[in-house]
Amino acid sequence: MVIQVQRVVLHHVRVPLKKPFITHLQRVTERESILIEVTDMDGTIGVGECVAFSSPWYTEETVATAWQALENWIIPSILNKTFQHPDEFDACVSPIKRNHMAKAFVNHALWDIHAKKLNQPLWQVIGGNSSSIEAGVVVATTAEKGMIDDIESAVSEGYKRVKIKISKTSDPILLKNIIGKYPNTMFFADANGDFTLDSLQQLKSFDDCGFTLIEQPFSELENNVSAFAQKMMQTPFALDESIASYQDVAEMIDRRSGKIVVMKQGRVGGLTNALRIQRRCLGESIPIWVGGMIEFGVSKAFNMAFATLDVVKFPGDFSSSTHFWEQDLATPAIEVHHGVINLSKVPGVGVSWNHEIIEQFEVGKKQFNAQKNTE
Ligand code: OSB
Ligand code: MG
Repeated sequence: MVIQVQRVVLHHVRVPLKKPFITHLQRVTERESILIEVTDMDGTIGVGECVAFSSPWYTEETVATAWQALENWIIPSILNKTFQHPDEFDACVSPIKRNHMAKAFVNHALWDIHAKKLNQPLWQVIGGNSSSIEAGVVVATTAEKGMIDDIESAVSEGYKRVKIKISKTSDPILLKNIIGKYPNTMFFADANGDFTLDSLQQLKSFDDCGFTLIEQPFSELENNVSAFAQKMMQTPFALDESIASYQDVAEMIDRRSGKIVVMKQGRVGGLTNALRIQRRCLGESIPIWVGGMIEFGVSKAFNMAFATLDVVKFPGDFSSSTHFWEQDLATPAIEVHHGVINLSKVPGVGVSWNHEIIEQFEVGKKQFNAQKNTE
């Protein structure tokens, strides 16, 4: 099945969140993003969504750096190119160092086209074997009262897993009491790298709170400290920011700096790399779960396809579209029923961009066309 890239359209959007997403690193009130549509020779359209943020608070990439990489290097290297398979995209952009998030959503658009041409849902194409996944929600607020209210409503909405953002100043006794009230709910803690060797004792005080796992306790620059701390703690660490590549996963396994991988396809450069990581983790019995990036339905749909794989052992950051947005830019919107999300059975990733809504939030747009052979 051949893909020949004929046209690429980028939409630059800014969409307000229903309520601020607060961590010790950043207060996010608006989601700026780049949406992509890649059109093949035969008119098949593939979609993607860039997960870089407005500023480099989570990783080094931003919307601006992604736009520049796309315009100058990534898009020119795929226009008019013929791909037998989306995996070939990676070799095509290998002269461009890193820029994982800028590459990832172009890789996604090619996977969407590929699955459409195979006439199969993406989750089936990549070997997933379930048409539904378990939902999970993230509580990201600093105020104690707000956190308790958000957890209460998440549980009443049916979420089976709640992830709480923590920092070295969080109160472990308060968290232990809250978790104890919900014996049927799984709780994750995400520290976004706030702990250091100096605050190891604080981290250890979270060990008997009842968290299933602690996500990224230390900075991605301190994987050695993470390995040291993991030996002293029962609660498994799940690494997020530390995993930017297949090699980072290999290093996590070798050094035992964590026991679980948080998959974010944008952070590792796309679905092709995510699947390579998946094969390694399956071979080493390392569980994966799928993280979120405050996304619209297109990026979430790629995440959901990945979440149907056997290697994924925990519910991911999958909340309904209405959790972050008044209206999702993708259609159909994500709906959670009794803590479960049913995946689309249509060919491809299963969602498309809603142009009517995108127009309301668009702040820029650019179209790139392949050179025509005019003779
Ligand atoms: O650390 O997992 C993170 C959102 C933005 C940036 C980093 C993270 C997050 C989340 C997931 O916690 C939010 C979601 O999309 O559900
Ligand atoms: Mg995280």
